Amino acid sequence: MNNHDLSKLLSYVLRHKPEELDLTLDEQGWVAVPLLLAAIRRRHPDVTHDQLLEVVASSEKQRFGLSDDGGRIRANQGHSVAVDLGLTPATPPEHLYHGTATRFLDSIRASGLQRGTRQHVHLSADVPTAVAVGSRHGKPLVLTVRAGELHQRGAAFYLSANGVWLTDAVPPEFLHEP
Ligand code: HQG
Repeated sequence: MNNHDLSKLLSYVLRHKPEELDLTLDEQGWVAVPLLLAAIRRRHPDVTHDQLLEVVASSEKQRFGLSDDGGRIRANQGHSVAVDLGLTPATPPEHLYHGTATRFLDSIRASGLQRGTRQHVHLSADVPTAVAVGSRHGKPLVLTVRAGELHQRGAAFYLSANGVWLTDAVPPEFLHEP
């Protein structure tokens, strides 16, 4: 299995479907590295400990993190399973960006940004990142979010370990189209 496919598998298992590999995540989303490796190797015997650590270290978006003692691994964000990442509330910059696809615009105009199956709405700190996020869904469209004001009105914001801003929802009146 190549690094790209291993990264995809880790995202799937650590964010959405641990039971796919008969794994359970703890309340903070962690799983012990030896358990994870053994579970992966039952399906993909060519995957090694070194390759697993390499994928964790080299993921360009730092999707995964190791515990301080190196014994456990988790996804840094993007979960649909209920986990408490222990994120500290943070003050966002005045503007953040949300990359989406043009086909979602009518619905977003009506109901704002909704978290859908994920635990949070994901926001980017810069436009190029938002374009990349939106392109995953179709013709990209970048909405500007008045994050500073939304935060002042009481909405909690969190900054994940890999630089993604997270919040519960963004009402339509805090969004600007290009
Ligand atoms: C859209 C990737 C209709 C929303 C990225 C998005 C990110 C609505 C889609 C992370 C809506 C959900 C998350 C509404 C929101 N009506 N559509 N009211 N509100 N949407 O994949 O933000 O590569 O769950 O605009 O980098 O695209 O996985 O969220 O288009 O950080 O590490 O519903 O996933 O990271 O799609 O991406 P997603 P997302 P990884």
